[in-house]
Amino acid sequence: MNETITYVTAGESHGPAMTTIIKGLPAGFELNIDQLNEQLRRRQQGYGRGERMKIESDTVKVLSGLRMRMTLASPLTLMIENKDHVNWKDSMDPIGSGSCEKLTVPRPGHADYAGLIKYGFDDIRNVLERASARETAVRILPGAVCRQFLEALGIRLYSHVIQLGTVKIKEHNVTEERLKQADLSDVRCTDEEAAVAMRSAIDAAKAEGDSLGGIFQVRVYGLPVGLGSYVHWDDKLSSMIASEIMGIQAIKGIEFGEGFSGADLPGSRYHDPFYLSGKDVKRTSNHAGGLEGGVSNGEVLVFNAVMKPIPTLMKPLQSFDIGSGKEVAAHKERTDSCALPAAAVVAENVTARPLLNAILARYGGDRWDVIRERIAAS
Ligand code: EPS
Repeated sequence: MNETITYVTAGESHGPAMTTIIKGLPAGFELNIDQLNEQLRRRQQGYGRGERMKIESDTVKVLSGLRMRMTLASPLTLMIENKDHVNWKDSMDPIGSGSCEKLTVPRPGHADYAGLIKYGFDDIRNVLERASARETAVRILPGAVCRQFLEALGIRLYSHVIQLGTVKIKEHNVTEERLKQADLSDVRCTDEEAAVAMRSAIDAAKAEGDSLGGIFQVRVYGLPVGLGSYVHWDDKLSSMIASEIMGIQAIKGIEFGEGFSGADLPGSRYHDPFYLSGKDVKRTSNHAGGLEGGVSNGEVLVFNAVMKPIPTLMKPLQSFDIGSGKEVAAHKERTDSCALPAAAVVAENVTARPLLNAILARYGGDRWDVIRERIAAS
């Protein structure tokens, strides 16, 4: 049966573990577990991370769906232990009856308030444990699995930070060679001058008890023409990718290609003219970001996403206590001052699933060997 790859994640930030179940993977693909762990390691990097990252060393455990590393087409269950759980045994025991002090002052910008009202909770911890971006530790995995299929087809995904706080890099259109350098930078920035300023901005924010967000860019090379569809709104590659990216904690917007700055340009300067180089169809620019009609057009897929500053502040904003009804400062706890580089790595990986789904929709097949043959013959 030709399935769509879907997944669910489970787990609370300080609970025993984070888990994902991935459904619909083609059979017969040899998964590289070291590469999954490498994606987990990359996500844990980044200047501005808090104390939690010194506690965790995320490593994947496979519970189902593989035999001798080969996908069986059955649900793939992957798990990461939360090492920090031992420090939260009383308050985060899933079946115990331990008691702990309730958190009753919502942080502006976090899911605290809306979550309390939505579910009728009287303890913010019931909300924040799941709203936490710790969930991305496991959300990255379905993407990291799909990415391996894409890489076997020659498709390469990268991310880099193009703005952190008010510090911007000069040139967004960096080469693939330069994108490989982003992993060497703790702010995922390929412009060293900007990287120095980004680190200083994080230091200054931290010293002020503040936090910073920014913008990262994802670029995907090697996509064939024709992935996604202009026929149905929800089959557009842009819709499918936007849904994944907007699902990452703290992401407030996504733009493809020229994006919002495209509003400044007339059509004659925005659209990307064709030219022919022998039999090859080429373009003089890529303002569309590799998508026309929501369909891949053979150019590099490019999108940017903005992450808001982290809402937990060591110098908290005004809030109120849901118990006393009095205005007080929001609660504060251990936090990151900036997690933008990590969010970029998450985005780069989660982009792989809609891309692989579009490939499966185009070439069909529930067996990897058959899918590969069909692609090679196309
Ligand atoms: C997060 C708060 C911090 C981050 C966490 C996301 O965790 P803690 O409350 O335990 O200090 O470190 O991110 C991760 C644990 C992670 O793996 O990325 C939040 O509130 O969103």
